[in-house]
Amino acid sequence: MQLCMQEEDLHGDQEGLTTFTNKMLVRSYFDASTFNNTFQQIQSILTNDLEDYRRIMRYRFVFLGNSGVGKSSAIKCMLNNPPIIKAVPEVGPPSIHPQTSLTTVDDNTQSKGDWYKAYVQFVDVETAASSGSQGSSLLGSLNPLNVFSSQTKGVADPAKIFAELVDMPGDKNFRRMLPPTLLPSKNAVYCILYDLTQSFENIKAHIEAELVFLHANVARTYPKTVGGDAPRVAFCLLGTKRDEMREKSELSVVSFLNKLVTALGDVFFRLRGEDTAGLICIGNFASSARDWAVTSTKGDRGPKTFRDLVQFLGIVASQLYPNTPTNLLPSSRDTASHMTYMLGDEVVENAVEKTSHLHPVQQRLRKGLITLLTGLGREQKVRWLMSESEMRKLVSEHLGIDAETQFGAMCINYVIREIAVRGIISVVPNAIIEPKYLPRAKDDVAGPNKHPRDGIIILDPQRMYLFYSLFAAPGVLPKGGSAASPTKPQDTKASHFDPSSLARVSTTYQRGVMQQDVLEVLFSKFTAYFNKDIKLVSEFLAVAGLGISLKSEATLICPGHIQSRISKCLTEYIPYLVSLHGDGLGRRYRLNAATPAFFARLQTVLIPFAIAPSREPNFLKLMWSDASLLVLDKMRLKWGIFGSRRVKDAVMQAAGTPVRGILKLEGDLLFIAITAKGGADSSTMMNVCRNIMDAIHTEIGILCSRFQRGVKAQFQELTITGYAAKRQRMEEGIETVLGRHEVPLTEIVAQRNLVGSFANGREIEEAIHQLRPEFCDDEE
Ligand SMILES: Nc1nc2c(ncn2[C@@H]2O[C@H](COP(=O)(O)OP(=O)(O)OP(=O)(O)O)[C@@H](O)[C@H]2O)c(=O)[nH]1
Ligand SMILES: [Mg+2]
Repeated sequence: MQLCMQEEDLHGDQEGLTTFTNKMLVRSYFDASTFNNTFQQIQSILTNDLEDYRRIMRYRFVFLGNSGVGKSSAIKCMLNNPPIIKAVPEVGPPSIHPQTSLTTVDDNTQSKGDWYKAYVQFVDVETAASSGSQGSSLLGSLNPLNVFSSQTKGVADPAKIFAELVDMPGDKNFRRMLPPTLLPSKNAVYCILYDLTQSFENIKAHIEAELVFLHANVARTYPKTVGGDAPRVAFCLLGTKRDEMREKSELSVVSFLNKLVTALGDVFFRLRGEDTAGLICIGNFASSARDWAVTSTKGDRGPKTFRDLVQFLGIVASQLYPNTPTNLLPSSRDTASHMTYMLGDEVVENAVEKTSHLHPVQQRLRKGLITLLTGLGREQKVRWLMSESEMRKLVSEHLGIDAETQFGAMCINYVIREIAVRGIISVVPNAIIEPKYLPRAKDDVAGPNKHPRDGIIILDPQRMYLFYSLFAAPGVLPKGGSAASPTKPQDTKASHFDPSSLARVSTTYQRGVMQQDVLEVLFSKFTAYFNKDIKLVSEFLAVAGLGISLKSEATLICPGHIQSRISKCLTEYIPYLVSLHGDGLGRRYRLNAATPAFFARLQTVLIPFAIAPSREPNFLKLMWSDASLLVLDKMRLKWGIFGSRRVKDAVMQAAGTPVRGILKLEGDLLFIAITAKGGADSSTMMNVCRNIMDAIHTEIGILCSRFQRGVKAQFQELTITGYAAKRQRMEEGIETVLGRHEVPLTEIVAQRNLVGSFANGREIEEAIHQLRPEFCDDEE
């Protein structure tokens, strides 16, 4: 602080503000006018610090909803005052990139208990000093810093609550790519928008999908043993375009809102389960961007304008997620606030806000947290990445804790996690802040718990959103090389790529395969951050869970990008061939919250068996967004650097018995069927399959517990037997299955010949490679 530097020779600076001011007061030769001047500086520094702190700990309102529901319009209404002649605010074309805007609302609900939310009140120093008993007590002198806005004297600034409005693109691909770690689970209110002019059933289905998405991505619970809690994930429902509804009277709108909530009860309670934590609904509104008006079921007591709504959300958020330093530390027994640590107990009237009873170490931690956060805020302005080890060092320095001790390691981890779940930073891979990796004390370094690599701390999650939206862009990029596209990115600042140059690059992008040249164009502006090292970018994408890296191949495989869906024909034909192939196992998993991202992630884990990291047309043909042909064969191990070790080990153990299968997602159901090649005795086939199935099962479990915490899976199993008998009727069988899908007879004959007697073990892939493309995909 500039102030302290100035006074250093007189008072020294190390003791902190309270001692410092105390010392000043006992010096008789101290010049009162200097003191008063200094005081104003103290005031302004504190105000700035407090504001910085609040800004960093801002609440986030994340807008979700299909393209065109009016997210961008609603945000415009929230940020501006209504125009004189009310009209729908002008918005650009569909948003491609997420955009954020910062706003503040006044917290006028504050009581003495929440005094830390109040602004430092600017009262003239002269008057305050003359009214008090001249310099007798520190408290008297500090009166100008009166923060009790509920007191009647003076005009107190109400507290400001900072809120960031995050406008998410409605694009489905973006959602599919977005890693759950990017979405905050604390300090966030998810606003689910829906179009009131649509049918009730559509609206219901849409909101359900959003709730599933939220639940799968955001619900993170940590056991109490590691100091965790189950965050409440707040969401509100906001119907748009009320002005275009057929029945738009207040009464019918309100009854519509109530009806909706009743209808959603089912899915809501299914997702929430037994927990009292998890999803909570904090509001249910209808709105019209044309009238700039909001309607709620609370009638006059609820928000009536968009500004009111922001105000309402801000206040609810601030009550739901307290932001005092204590809330970011493992033990939360005291309630002291930011200001107490900055000013000292003397100015605090409310006993629960005092800190002096705390152990000095605890006090130190809390004070350190404030400097850590404001420090992070400064870092965010100059760079957007730092290494995990640097972050850990930073925390340990600010908080004064020894990272080598168990408690220290736990504490550092806890703090980083709390900062991350509030969306202040994000971390990749997210495992680095998982309690599982605790403790990371010194004697553990060589042990198996040590994470194999240093993680990355992203200081600017906003830029990460951009990054992912770039990556997810194929759906909105011009197809067929036309440069003049109606879907130009609407904001040049956000536009980090140039669609026309991407269109010039030959690409298999749409099929989840990205070549180096495409990556270069796509990330031309981003590579600057990585010293133009494209390999590093791809490595980064791999760490971020987006695909597998470019090591031997010049391609990046990213299942999240795969667009085409498996055809109806193959959905029948592959399982049929698999059942001819040998005996084995089938499972049907029921997922409580199945998201496409979950499936893409499972495909990534199962590389190279589900998807071969290769650009050969034969392999490209077998890439679908909702299904995978599983080739659990030793020959796939040539891509041995990718995918799950566990599954690879199981395949290794199967030795010479090739295993084939299919993986398919249908709604909430995930089907897996695998069979070992017939010929061996039945128990060998079963053992091989069970082994591999167990490995896949473990991977599904890990995905549920780590990647998408809200997802739970239950399965039913059945055995697949009698392949020999089925083979005898194979000729007719193939004809029946393929004939149903209008595959011509010549092709059916060719298929029969290819499959033959399953002698070489690769018949299934080869048969499907040979099938004409129109029978393989159903384009979306
Ligand atoms: N009449 C009426 N039109 C609205 C309202 N809200 C939005 N619109 C119109 O709906 C269209 C889509 O609105 P946007 O705000 O761009 O939708 P969005 O949700 O941001 O869409 P994406 O960016 O594609 O995700 C625009 O033409 C808006 O003018 C409303 O309350 N009433
Ligand atoms: Mg938009």
